[in-house]
Amino acid sequence: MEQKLCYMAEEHLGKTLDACTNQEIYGLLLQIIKEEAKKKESMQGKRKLYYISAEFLIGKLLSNNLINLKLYDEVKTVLEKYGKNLSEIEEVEMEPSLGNGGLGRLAACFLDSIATLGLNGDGIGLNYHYGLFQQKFENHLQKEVPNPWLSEQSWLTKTDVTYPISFGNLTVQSRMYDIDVTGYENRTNKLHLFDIETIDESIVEDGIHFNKEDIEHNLTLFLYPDDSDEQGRLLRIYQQYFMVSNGARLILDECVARGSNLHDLHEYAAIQINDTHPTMVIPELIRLLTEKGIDMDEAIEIVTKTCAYTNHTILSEALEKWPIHYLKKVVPQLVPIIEILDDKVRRKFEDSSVYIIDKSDVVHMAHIDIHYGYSVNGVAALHTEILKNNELNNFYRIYPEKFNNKTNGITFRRWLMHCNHALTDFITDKIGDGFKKDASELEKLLAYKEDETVLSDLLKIKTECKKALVSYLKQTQGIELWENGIFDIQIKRLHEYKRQQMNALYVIYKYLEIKSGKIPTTPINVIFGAKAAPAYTIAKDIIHLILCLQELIQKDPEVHPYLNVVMVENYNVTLAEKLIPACDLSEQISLASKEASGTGNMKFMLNGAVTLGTMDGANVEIADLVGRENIYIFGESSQEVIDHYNKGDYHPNWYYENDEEVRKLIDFIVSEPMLAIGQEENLRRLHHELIHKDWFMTLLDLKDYMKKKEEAYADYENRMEWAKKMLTNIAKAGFFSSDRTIAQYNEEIWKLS
Ligand code: 26Q
Repeated sequence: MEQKLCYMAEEHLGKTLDACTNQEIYGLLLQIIKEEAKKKESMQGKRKLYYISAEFLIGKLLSNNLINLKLYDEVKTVLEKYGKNLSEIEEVEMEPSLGNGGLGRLAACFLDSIATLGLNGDGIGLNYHYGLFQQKFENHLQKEVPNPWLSEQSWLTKTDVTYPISFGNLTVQSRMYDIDVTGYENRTNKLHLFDIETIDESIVEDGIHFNKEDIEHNLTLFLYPDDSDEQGRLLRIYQQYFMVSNGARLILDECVARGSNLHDLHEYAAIQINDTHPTMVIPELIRLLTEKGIDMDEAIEIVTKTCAYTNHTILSEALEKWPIHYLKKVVPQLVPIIEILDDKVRRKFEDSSVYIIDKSDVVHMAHIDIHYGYSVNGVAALHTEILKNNELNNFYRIYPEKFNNKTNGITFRRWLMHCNHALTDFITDKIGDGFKKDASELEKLLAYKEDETVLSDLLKIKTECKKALVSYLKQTQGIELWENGIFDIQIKRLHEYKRQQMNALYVIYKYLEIKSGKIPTTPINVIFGAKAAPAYTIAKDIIHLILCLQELIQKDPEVHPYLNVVMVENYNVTLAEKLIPACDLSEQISLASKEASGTGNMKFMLNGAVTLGTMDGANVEIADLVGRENIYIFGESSQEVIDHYNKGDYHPNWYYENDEEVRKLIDFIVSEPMLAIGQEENLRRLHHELIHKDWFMTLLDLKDYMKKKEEAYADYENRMEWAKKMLTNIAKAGFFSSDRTIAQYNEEIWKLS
């Protein structure tokens, strides 16, 4: 490696290695990685998986690839010899933020595991020029600015695959770009990202505004444009069709090249549809097959045997439904096919709730997937049960055999080996490195549960991670944290159902308590990170509340030594990698039944944080694995919450009127000191919302939440007991390796050969 790097520096840059800039070294490493990855490409296998997704939140790739190619230590040592620091070189890379949150990050973890297990499977998506907006804070408010990631030196490789893609009113020529997906000591797969060459970045006006009707120039310009207006929604359909039409053509071409006669397509391909965003791949494949001379009924049957659907949400507002006139405008060629699919459903079933086109001429995308796919899966045990028994019960009664659960997972390469070297080395030292390939081996750590030396070493590692985070945030964002304090962290998209507002109310409680003279034994850092959808008013008001509290507390010398509240700016994968290893208490406080799974909860657990959470999503499975003494569970159950919705018996103003303490916390939002810092309009709107609407029932669980959190903070003081909880969480995290999840997808859904 030393020779190679020195030779390349000389050859490409005419310099010695020590004279290269970090940017230049990054460029050299990129090239070496691409060469090494190429050597591991493999065409084996008849049946291949295509994971099609509108989002792949891959994060930075340099270290991840070095780890997977087993080059990390060697490269690090060589660079050190020449006075270079690999972590500084990592900083040069721009993060590709090609996803919103959990669903996009899951797709990225899955690609890693598919390659690591040596499975034949590629990803298909879009090459957005700007990822999810970059978040800035101005006047305690979120501002959105474009978030570029493409530079001359990039992981993309231009291919010669191109297709003409036709919409109702125009035809564009696509181009496929590839990113190598390296498996851990295994094969290389591909992430295929489609783009057009006529994208014009100069059409972006102030912030992230642009002309949404200029499809030739904007088609792949942004990840999910704002869909609060009709033009935004139409552009979303243009993007989706562009993705699936390219994907469908690529799949058919590849399968034919591998020997398929198309009648046997399902023997050559399994297509996993990641939520409803790629649903149009079903009618598009049917259209392409009939164009090739296969009759409609057979085409429908072939596609149904090939496609499988994953549901990631039970929030009805997130389930995609498109008015048919949108589809007539953007993709008129699919409309007759969707009508045939709907007609077949109507002939078979009387229940209008399972129709594809409803009485208002709106197309329910998930219904296409369920009728015309062979598998429907939820992403955690509880979520799948809720789909079967509530949300999708009418479908479950028709197709019980299609429904199955695949509890989410995370790749341990990124979320342990890359982001927490100290903990990885510690674990390796105790139980060997078998856990890197078989995560269930982490259970061997339980043998050390009573070993005080091991436990105190574990605490030392946590402290080191805290120090690293403190200095990183100080340097990059000017944020001050108490490194000897508790790190209580909630990082995820901002949404009312995730209840960041409940955590903020706790902060108010703690602030008032300290004001009244009750000082916490250990200083507390409450850390938030979250982006709000640009048009989601209340979510932005919650950010405003947190930023105002941050300032209020920082400027209060009575409180600030003991309580510190910060919201990091522009929370993304890179920041998650720094925050998660430093965490003591992981906030997973969604309203029960609303968080399909969560995956942050798994990342925190793996890094030795203890969960404070509701019985929601995968928290339920975490609780089962670690036992109640190693997790803090509070709040009403999913069934109780579902009953409240059905009965309509939750009234937040009851709590406000009848509980003085709750009233005091809520009224603090619009108190004098808060109004002196923040915007009256935003604070009053949020105050009103919490008392009169509170659709996600913050006040229902607030008191129980505060009680549990106090209990957790108190337990933290007994360091040895706390370290035992940490160790148990790490030891039991093996189940949440995405290698396990992917092995199950393969055994039960894909059956790749
Ligand atoms: C839908 C219609 C119009 C515009 C946007 C959307 C849209 C965009 C993104 C709907 C949903 C998403 C993303 C959903 C998501 O990230 N879901 C999360 O998926 C994770 C992986 O399965 C789970 O762990 C989380 O619980 C779930 O919230």
